[in-house]
Amino acid sequence: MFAWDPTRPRALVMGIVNVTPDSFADGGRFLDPGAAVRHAHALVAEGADLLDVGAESTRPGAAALPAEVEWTRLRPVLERLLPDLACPISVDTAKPPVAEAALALGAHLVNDVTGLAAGAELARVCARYGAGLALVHMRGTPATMQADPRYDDLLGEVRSRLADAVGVAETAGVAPDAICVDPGIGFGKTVAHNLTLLQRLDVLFSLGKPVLLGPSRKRFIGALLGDLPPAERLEGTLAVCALAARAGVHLLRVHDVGAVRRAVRVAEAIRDGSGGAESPG
Ligand code: HH2
Repeated sequence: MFAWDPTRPRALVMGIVNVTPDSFADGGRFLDPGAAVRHAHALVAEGADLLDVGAESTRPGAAALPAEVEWTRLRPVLERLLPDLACPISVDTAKPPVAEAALALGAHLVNDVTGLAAGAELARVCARYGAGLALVHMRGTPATMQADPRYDDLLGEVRSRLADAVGVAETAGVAPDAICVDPGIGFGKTVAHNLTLLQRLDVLFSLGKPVLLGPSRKRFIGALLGDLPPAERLEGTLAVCALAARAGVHLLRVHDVGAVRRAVRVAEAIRDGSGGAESPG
């Protein structure tokens, strides 16, 4: 049975493995299974606490991928990683058949960027396998989500949609301590929406679940820095992750595992007033 450790004092770093030709930041680099497996091992060597393996880009404007194509990309990578890696492996999919096939191979959790938008089936699959489930807030679908996103009450809507999804997941039998929630940075959000969510993570903490955040190299960071491309968004990503860690976020889903780990450790030492106290500073 998968479960989050509620006593863990520091944020976990989830390394991204995109087995895709078209992801916004690293599309095409790890589509070859061998390249994806090598990348996964490199992320673990950099200190990833868990990995998130995905085969369908959810960048703004992306079209949906048939389940067979998604599974054809995922399968050889999962088959090689699962027996070898000690860390939990999450599968970034919203499709119940893909999730089921991955969990049957031994994957530990499912990362659903739609937050159960299609209903409870995905949660029932997770429940059958004793798997974890990450529930993400997305407004619309990747194809449409960035077309003029508007909210009457952003924080209230994100919180209540996630609360509903948690309710659906628990009713379907997913263990309460195996669920985490994610506000879905960039998923149907303007720059201002993303900043508000990052300022008010406390609204999500009040759901009583670990909070996962996926700001890595996202467009709002580029926009804040004069339209920088994804390859130049590392420092912005580190700033977001350090502040989120200081605020008490539980999990960070990132491309740059080693750099984020280092930034987060320092932010957490400042927050807690601990770490290396006796060495000359
Ligand atoms: N963002 C992306 C994908 N999956 N999962 C969670 N829980 N939270 C996120 O913010 C999130 C996510 C998009 O990033 P990436 O995988 O790098 O790009 P693409 O969707 O283009 O593959």
